[in-house]
Amino acid sequence: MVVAGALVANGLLLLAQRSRPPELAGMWELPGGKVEPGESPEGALERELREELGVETVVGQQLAGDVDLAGGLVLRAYRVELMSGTPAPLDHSDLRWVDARGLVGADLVDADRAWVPELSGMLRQP
Ligand code: 523
Repeated sequence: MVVAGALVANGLLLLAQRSRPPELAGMWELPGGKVEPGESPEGALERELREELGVETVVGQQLAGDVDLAGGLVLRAYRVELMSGTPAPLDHSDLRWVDARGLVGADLVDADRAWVPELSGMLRQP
């Protein structure tokens, strides 16, 4: 399983720009990564966000609908709350906070498009 986090603050969502692999590099995603053996999905997401963004988070509600990825992986997204730190692109090319319009217009990785309607509703409208 792969887990991804929707970090919303002040009506804006944090998107992260992938640096790899070549076919996904430059596209934007909800940050996260693979669940390691022995981890819970929530624990894995908190670890990934600590490693990739340098922040402490608490994982909240799951977004609706898991997405099948190539290779038999399943992608699941959660709301996450920022507890401490300021997100930094430790593993990504760049980070960006987007409102509803910015999310709809972003060059998102395909899998993450599933959550655009649900996430847009949580964000500041232009
Ligand atoms: N996705 C994806 N969307 C999304 C994430 C976090 C991941 O479509 N929001 C896909 C991209 C890869 C797979 O899930 O095909 C694994 O994600 P990755 O590479 O971010 O996971 P890591 O960092 O755990 O994997 P390694 O690079 O192997 O360490």
